[in-house]
Amino acid sequence: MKMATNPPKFKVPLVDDERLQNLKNAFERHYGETPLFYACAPGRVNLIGEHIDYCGFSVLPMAIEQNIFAAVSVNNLGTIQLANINPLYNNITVSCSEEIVIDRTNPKWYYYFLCGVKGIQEKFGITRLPGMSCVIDGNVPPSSGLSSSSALVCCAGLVTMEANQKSLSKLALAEICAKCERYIGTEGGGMDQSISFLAEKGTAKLIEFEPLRAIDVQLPAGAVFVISNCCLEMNKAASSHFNIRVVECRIATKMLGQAKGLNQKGLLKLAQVQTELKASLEEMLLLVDEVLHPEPYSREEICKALDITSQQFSTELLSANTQHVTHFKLYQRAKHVYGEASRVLRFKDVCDCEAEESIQLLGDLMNQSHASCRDLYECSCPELDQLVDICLKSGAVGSRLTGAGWGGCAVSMVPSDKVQSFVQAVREAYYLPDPRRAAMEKQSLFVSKPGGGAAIYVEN
Ligand code: ADP
Ligand code: NG1
Repeated sequence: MKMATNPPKFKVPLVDDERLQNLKNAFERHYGETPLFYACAPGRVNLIGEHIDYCGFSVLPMAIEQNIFAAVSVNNLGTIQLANINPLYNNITVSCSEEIVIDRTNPKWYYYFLCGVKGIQEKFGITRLPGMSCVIDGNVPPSSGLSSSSALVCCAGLVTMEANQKSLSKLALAEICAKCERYIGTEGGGMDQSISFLAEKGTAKLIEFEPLRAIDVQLPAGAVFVISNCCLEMNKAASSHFNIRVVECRIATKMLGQAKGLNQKGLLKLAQVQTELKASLEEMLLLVDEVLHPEPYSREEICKALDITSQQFSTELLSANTQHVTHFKLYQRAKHVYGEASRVLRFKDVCDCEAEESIQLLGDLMNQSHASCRDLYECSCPELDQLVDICLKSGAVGSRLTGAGWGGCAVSMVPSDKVQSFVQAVREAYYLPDPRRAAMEKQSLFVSKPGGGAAIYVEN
């Protein structure tokens, strides 16, 4: 086995923790043996920079405390056995002698795990995987914009690397997991997998792509970030909302490129247009005004402008689950992306300069981000808008949807001395009046501090 020159610091001593003990007990009950090792990968909250990672722009997330844990042993059965602490997720056994097939039309939980396995298998060209027995325990609220799916994929990638006695850097793992999660059908960027591996306790990160890089961002003292879930789930892989936005950005890229006479080959992301034109983000916003119109574009209009056939349009620009879409809002999506990319850079600058008015400036940027997600990107929903509104009225300086949207969570920045009254006011206004929300309140409304990245736990 070739060792990395700088072995990644994944391995940490096993801690005496109730959740791990429960996981160990469940593993022993299920498989009649002790786990060989444990792996975990965190979810994340994105502070600003929504729906721009897959356009090539930097984003600003931090890892959260909630994560996906796996207890693992290597078996001689020639199968990958997966069990889950949560009875909602069925046990499954997959043969190692057959090719791993991910069914995009039916995104069951274990396909996310198998995405991670497949990513590592392909990276090392492993023809026959060793058998593995795993029990999974996750506490990231699913389909709520906190990246439970990527935490599961990253955990599976890490488990497979360790079970195969391979070594990879965190950067390499992040890139592999970003790519292999797309087997599920969602054409996401790399934000979630990058922060899951590259996070460090106590700091948020500016994640840059191509090349992938994570830069520390010190959040202002004097404010905390509070996550609140609107209690509406949105499963990305089981719907086409997400990929429609990806496709609209891809088409907008082509249209802007065409208007400016750029070479269309390999031109797929809005950030590439900016790089090619050597323009500022403000200039890109003006270019969108100049080239694109606010009325939705039909397929015919796009094919004519790009001089492509309807067949090329379907195979080269659309994804499998967006073939039915007839109209595309290119102007609004491109406006959001370039505007949001600029807000991310301003957010980082404000954090870096530690000015007295930092908290207000950051709050303003978060509020602008939410308005843009709601009005231009149309990825909010009435419940999220209501929740954001309540958060602002309850003392938040800034509040916005986080993650993919169409449900899920909001993140609010709240002055530290107002946290208690803020939480109480949001409870009373959003959760308590509705019995379903009230029952979910404990895991739906919480303060979040920047957590650490994925890790492997071994016995001392
Ligand atoms: P998110 O925004 O949380 O990433 P997705 O809809 O993309 O939301 O993915 C959620 C899916 O991830 C769930 O439907 C389930 O298949 C899988 N998942 C999340 N948490 C767990 C868990 N604890 N155990 C098994 N599967 C999980
Ligand atoms: P969530 O909210 O975790 O489903 C998704 C994408 C991100 C990013 C955000 C929107 C995946 C795995 N994740 O995250 O890459 O595009 O939406 O900013 O597709």
